[in-house]
Amino acid sequence: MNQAISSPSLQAPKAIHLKDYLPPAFLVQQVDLCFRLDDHHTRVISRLQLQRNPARKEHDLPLVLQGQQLQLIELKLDGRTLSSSDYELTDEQLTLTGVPDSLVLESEVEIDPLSNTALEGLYQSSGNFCTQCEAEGFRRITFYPDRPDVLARFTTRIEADQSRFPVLLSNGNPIERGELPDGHHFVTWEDPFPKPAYLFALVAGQLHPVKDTYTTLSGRQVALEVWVEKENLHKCDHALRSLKAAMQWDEQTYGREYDLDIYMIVAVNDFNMGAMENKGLNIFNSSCVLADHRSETDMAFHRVESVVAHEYFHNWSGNRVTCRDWFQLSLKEGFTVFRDQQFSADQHSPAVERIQQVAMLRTAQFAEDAGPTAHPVRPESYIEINNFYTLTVYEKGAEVVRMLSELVGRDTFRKGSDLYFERFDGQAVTVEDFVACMAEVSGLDLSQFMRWYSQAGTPQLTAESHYNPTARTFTLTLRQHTPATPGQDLKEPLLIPVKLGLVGPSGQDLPMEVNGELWGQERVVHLKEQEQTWTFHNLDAEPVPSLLRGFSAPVRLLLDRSPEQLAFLMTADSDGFNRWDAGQQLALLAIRELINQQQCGAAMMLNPALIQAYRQLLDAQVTDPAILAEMLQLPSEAYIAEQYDQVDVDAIHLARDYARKTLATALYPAFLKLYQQFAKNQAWSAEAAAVAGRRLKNTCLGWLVATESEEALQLAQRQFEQADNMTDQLAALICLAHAEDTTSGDPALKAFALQWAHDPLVMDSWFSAQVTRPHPDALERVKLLMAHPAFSLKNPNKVRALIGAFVNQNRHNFHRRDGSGYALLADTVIELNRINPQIAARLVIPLTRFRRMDDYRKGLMKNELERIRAEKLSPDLFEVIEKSLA
Ligand code: 0A1
Ligand code: ZN
Repeated sequence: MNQAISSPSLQAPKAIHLKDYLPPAFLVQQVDLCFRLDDHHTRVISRLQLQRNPARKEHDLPLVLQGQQLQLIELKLDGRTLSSSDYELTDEQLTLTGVPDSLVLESEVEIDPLSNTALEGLYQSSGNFCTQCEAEGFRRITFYPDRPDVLARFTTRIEADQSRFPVLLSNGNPIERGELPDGHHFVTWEDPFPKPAYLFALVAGQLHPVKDTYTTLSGRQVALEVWVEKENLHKCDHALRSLKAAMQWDEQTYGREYDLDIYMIVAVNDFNMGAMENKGLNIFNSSCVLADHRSETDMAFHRVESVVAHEYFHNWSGNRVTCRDWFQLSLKEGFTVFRDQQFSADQHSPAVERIQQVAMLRTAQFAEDAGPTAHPVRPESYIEINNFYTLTVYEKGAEVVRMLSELVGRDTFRKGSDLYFERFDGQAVTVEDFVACMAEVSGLDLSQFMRWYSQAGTPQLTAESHYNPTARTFTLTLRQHTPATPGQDLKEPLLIPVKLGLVGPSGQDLPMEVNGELWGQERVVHLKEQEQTWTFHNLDAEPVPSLLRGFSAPVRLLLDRSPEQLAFLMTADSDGFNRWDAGQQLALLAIRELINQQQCGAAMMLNPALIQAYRQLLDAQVTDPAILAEMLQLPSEAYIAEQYDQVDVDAIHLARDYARKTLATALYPAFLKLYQQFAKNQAWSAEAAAVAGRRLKNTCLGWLVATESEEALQLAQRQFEQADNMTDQLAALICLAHAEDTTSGDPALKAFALQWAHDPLVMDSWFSAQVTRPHPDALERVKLLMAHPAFSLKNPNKVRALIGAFVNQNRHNFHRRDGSGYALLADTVIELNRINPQIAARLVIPLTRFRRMDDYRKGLMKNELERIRAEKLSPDLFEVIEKSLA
């Protein structure tokens, strides 16, 4: 018929507002899809059984279906072929007016998967077909009411060339398969559970399964299958083990069982995010499913475990109970991240897990909250929903659920989640529905708590205390203030749960007594007002307060503490997280002093309190190597930068580097001893103790090499050559590649590339190792490596490993005063805008954070943003650039 493939809309796109939400005019009972797969000319034939939504029956509303980049071949209403005068078709949607209350709409469209570099909808990755439909990718497959509150039953018939595409997968269970003429074949899948279109999935290609089974609590057998390319078959065991652990954990912890007879995971090399929870057919970025100890690090193993669990947990929190609209994204993501964090804490060390989560939150999410794209956990408007898969929606969203669970208590939280899953099974709901369940089971009034969902920005929590020796009282005043964020000038006080204890001079938690009430040794106080004071009685000596234990709320804690108090808490606090944090704050204090010294032109002198505290850590008997490894991490440059309104990137880099070298030199023998202690028992093992040992050993190696001593470089070289696992090999490689003297680094990089050229995931680490080099040649290396045959702008993992690693993890080189880092990023983003808008809009973020930079750099950064703005931008990039220049 008449339609040419249209390009995406390039005019100023419109914002969508939560307040404008209306239920859909039509519901879909049944969808029957047939795909005739072809590289450039795939045909999608769809049959929709539609019915007016009783909730909106009063109006004679038109039927509106979304569709993008679809070539319409044929359209039939109740069996009658329509002509172009019967409907209205734009680049974005198909509208039919005057249709009956109940109808069957059949369409045939043609799409071009091989030209799809945006990786949304149906596309190809390494010659295989796959899909990504969240959030709005299904409209690139066929005309459909593409919104999460339309749930339908799907059948999917896939037809393809049998030799090129022997494996044909979709959601649910296979119900029919057979041969077709010309070497083609077909498989039909049926998904019994009604689902929104964003959970649809299709995979076709040359893939191989690793199979297992799981017996559910009620005794049902579930087939588990991980589908990968042949060369990756040896990398699937860990994902399968993680999946079974997650299935069991969800039964025990949330009473949730799996509901289909088959659970499939497919690994693909080209994927915009980590993974996707499509019903019964998860599609994963290969980096989040493949793991073998020779080629993947312990950190990668951990990521695989947590992403596999995350996607599995979505089967209830997201799929069985889904989101009414995309503003509610955190309903499924915040809750599911919280669930995967609980799972990880139960599998490993809860304190270490918490430390790592908070370290990330306090740098990356706090920076988002303070930047031009700050938004609430539940945003009120968006131009491109893909821009809202953020740390705020995911990680801060998880913190909000964590606070709820702390407020109502673990058991009551479980009752609330049972109620939520039971009441809303098969429905598309809102954040209010979730919180209402928690309020109902706990009897708490959570209305003030809802502000956590609507207010953007990181609250500041200021604490002041005073000890009165005569009255033997200790008063603690907590004050809250949330700074203005774009579009939200006024903030109301939040309900902030602050877990606290008072540590006495001997290092013991003191019993707390407030207004004659005995509180025990730990308590969660509820800060509801702007300011509140608590007076503790019967204290013989001044205690040191331990506040925000376990990071009980996602806030910035402002509290003046002396190096002595911090050093004391580092060993005395009964809360593992706060012991670690005391160390971080002590290091921060010392590094800030160094920054001040530089800024006043004075020579740098590291506070001996930090050296002393480190010495104490190193001299003590190692009881928990995993925690010790965390205690021995200096705060990152990104976290240090977070403490300043005006960021001096060079001073931060020099100060941190000076602190690192000074500590390393002063404590060299202790680091060496510890390194040697944990470098014994070489053979690799997956045991937690072995993982912790490697982390501690490699942390020590990093410290040793910071001195650039010949001996340390030789240790790294030896470890690099002898390692039987990627954790040790890569750690040594990074040490060598980041050393000032490149005589051992460059040959090691060459040897590594030779050894691993066949493995794209390992080559990603090789790219990152080079471009995170602290030396001034890092930017030149990025440019050189962009021409490397293993690099491609079309592959998101490569973009993240090379350009992403440089702009996010090599701050002082990205911010070079000659502006070449900014220009490089802008050039790349302009090119990516045409290839993959989602990735372009994510990658550009560091350039939008110019407000805290000095005027000179601010000017350079804005110029680059203006240069990007002059292009024809995708809605994704348009939204980010406009918000940052507003
Ligand atoms: N829901 C997935 C993440 C995801 C989101 C969007 C995507 O494409 C735009 C892909 C995946 C999760 O939370 O794991
Ligand atoms: Zn998720």
